[in-house]
Amino acid sequence: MKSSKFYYGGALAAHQCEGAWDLDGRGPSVMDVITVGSAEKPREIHDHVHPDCFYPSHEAIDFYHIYKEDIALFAEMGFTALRVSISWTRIYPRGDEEEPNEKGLQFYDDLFDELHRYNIEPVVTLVHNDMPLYLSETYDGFFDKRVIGYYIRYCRTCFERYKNKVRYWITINEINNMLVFDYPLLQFVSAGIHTNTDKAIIYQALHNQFVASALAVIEGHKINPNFKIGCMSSYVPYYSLTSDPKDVEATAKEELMQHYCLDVMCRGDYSAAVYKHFDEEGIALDFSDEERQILKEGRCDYISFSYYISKTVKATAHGPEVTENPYLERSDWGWVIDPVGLRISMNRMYERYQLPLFIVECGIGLNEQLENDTVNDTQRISYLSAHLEQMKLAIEEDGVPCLGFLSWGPIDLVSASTGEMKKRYGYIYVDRDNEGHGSNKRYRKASFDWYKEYIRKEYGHE
Ligand code: BGP
Repeated sequence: MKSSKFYYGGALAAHQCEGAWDLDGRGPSVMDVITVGSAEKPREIHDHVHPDCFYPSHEAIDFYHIYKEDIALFAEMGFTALRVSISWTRIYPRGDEEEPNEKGLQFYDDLFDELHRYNIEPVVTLVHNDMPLYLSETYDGFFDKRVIGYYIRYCRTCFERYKNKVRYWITINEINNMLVFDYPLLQFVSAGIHTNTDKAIIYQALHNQFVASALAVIEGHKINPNFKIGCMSSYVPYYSLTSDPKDVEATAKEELMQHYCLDVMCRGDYSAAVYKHFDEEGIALDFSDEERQILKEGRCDYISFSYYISKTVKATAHGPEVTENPYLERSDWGWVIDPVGLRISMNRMYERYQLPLFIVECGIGLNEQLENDTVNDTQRISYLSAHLEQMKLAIEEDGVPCLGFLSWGPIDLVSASTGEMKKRYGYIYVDRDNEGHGSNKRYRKASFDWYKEYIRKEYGHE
């Protein structure tokens, strides 16, 4: 990708890196009442902050205070883009205030200025799993349509304030996480809903998020027609275990949910199969004609997505079942490693939507130790090399347009699923453990030099 228009960099989220959870007027978000867990022990949701409990988001890796040093390291690697998220509760601490918090706005002004100093393009997520706790408690989050209005007020404030500093926006992170019904934490962090057992509530809250996201696209374009406003989905390609048509059919059924959100955000309506599914399940969405119009008008400009794993499906007497893929290995945290799946994903998305793609998360979480002030993370280097190679094939051989590659967690940060620090993704090691002990000092890993060299060659700086 010799074009300077193709972005190379990394991606962060406020609650996983910033810390400073109660500084400068910031209010608590849903993430601030979630404990640390592990691969075996799920994170717990508390009803409020217990003074004697440890919550990883409260301090995270203290990016709030150390961001200038961290950005200097990203610039040293040659990043041309960095994905960050704005913490909604720094701007609107409760979520329903009339006026924003100036100190919060100023923080992001300074952050974006710092990025521009190095010609690093900010790619900004408006909500990355951290809606105000107050909106969750008072309204049951996005289940209540009034929260759409609060979200839009927040978006407008950001669009107006940063209209000359930010061009690439992402409305809501991994919006499709809501459809993972057996993992209540996801409904809480994605939409702030507590009453997550009822599918009708989940579908409704997700629908309200679609409307909110589409309105953000419409409002954003009014404020600056040059904005590029993307949706964000995690993408998992599904494979049939065998060529038995029953397995193939079962796989197609599983895939229906994969495109559920992208269909609405890219095409402006649910697919026929989803309407059928609603009928079968007895789901009656509160969905007005005005909202139908909004979804059509507020289609996104590009698709940003995270890619980590693929899934393999077989038919059983009880319906489709996800099963082991005999050809693929797993990471320390049991995530399937499948570089070719990235190429397949890019082709499937482009074929269906004909919109430019943006890879805004990809990476491997590893359990690593510092030795002689570095980490020899050869596994990360092989993982990323293989994924980058497949991405290039998708772009160059298959003709899929793609805006860039931003790897997840260029600096070690708090894991979203487990809250651990020891699930490390970075090119930069951070001296901090699962219980929040450590100096927070940063160290370059072997992958730091590898990525630096990779980017240098890509832009043709020999
Ligand atoms: C995505 C989230 C990120 C990030 C990543 C890795 O789902 O958008 O916030 O954390 O997954 O997941 P984890 O941190 O659980 O390893």
